[in-house]
Amino acid sequence: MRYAKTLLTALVLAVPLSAMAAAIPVTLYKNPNCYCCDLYAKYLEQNGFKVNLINTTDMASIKEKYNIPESLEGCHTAIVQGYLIEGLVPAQFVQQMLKEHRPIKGVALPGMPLGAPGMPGTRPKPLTVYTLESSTPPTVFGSF
Ligand SMILES: [Cu+2]
Repeated sequence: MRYAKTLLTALVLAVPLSAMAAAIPVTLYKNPNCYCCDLYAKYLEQNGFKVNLINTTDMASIKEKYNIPESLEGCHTAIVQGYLIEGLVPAQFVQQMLKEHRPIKGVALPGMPLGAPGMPGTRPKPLTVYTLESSTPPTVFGSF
């Protein structure tokens, strides 16, 4: 019965069941005035995540709480399965980090570069995604 109801909901929403089953919860803190974070949240939802958006005008205290190095700050900070996503990190890197259970705090794409998810445009050069570490300096996680 419960399954039937889920199935019905899926049909009504026209969402594939597989996508529903796989949706990974993300909590994303953002400034209400930052539009690229909204686009990024939508992008995450299209890539198997379920985003809980939390608007705050005090992002500085979020960065402080999670110890985000200033050089790696992006416009939003998100938490997924105990990991941090700082900035507009492509979903493939987030999924890779989760799948491989990386011994890191999270991943970061500093700034709001053109061509990152949520920032439509052409990348002038490849963008680098960094690791967030608790004690060692950040390293390169990947680029795109
Ligand atoms: Cu933003």
